[in-house]
Amino acid sequence: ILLQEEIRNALERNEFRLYYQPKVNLETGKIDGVEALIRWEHPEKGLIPPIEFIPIAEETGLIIPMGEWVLRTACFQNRKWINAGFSPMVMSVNLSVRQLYHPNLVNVVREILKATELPPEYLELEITESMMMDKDRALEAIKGLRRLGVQISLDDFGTGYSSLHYLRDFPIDKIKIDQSFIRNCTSDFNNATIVKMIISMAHHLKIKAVAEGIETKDELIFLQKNSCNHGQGYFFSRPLPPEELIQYFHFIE
Ligand code: G
Ligand code: G
Ligand code: MN
Ligand code: NA
Repeated sequence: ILLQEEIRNALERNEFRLYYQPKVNLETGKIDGVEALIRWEHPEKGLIPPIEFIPIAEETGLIIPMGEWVLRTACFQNRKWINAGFSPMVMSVNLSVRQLYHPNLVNVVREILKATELPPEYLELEITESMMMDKDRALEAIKGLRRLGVQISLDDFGTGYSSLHYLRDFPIDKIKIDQSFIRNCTSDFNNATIVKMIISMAHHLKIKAVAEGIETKDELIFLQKNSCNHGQGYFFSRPLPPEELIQYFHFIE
């Protein structure tokens, strides 16, 4: 069992790593963003995926220092890439519900943007519908983040509850269509219909549509045909450590 103490020690010992998965602009075909995804490089157990420790970190409150480490590391990485001469990319970071409701979140993000000299539009925060159950608190946090100039993306769209009233009432920049809808969207009539409907709705609301979990060329062609703005998935690349991703930038540019 992974205990609270182990996670705390891992934070102190710097055993967490960020992997990055590219996001492709489907109009230009170029990488214009990456999503940061945390992994635990355990000295004995090897690479541990986030589903095995994020829920514990969330329950125990350790997600607050962990989440701050993720934000800081991701923003510093983005600054390093800009300094290395790559065309600037949007860095996406997943927030957890406890982070979103933490009264100091906006201050922490502001301080990190300042320390990394990262223009706020190059940071995007991914939240899910299930995190917005306490509507007033979620709205306050999201408005505070938008005032800083960072972008907000609605992750796993379509899998939560009452998506439409969140879209109506929350200032959202992007919708990420959940990968369960992208899967077989070329052969499954229901998925195809739902994906087209979400893209169309997003555009009418002046929101960008992002497809996650693209695994085949056919899925990519379908999404391009239906004017989806951005795409992410194993077809382009799995999440990679930064030193491997850099080669990929060279390859794509
Ligand atoms: O990385 P994977 O590819 O296994 O991600 C699994 C889940 O863990 C996803 O739901 C993802 O949003 C979540 N996750 C990955 N990294 C982070 C992180 O830094 N913070 C939070 N809160 N969730 C993360
Ligand atoms: O919940 P969230 O969207 O933040 O997490 C994305 C998750 O999906 C991560 O675990 C990531 O590794 C995974 N992922 C990214 N691209 C693909 C893909 O093309 N196929 C599958 N099966 N998973 C993917
Ligand atoms: Mn995400
Ligand atoms: Na998702």
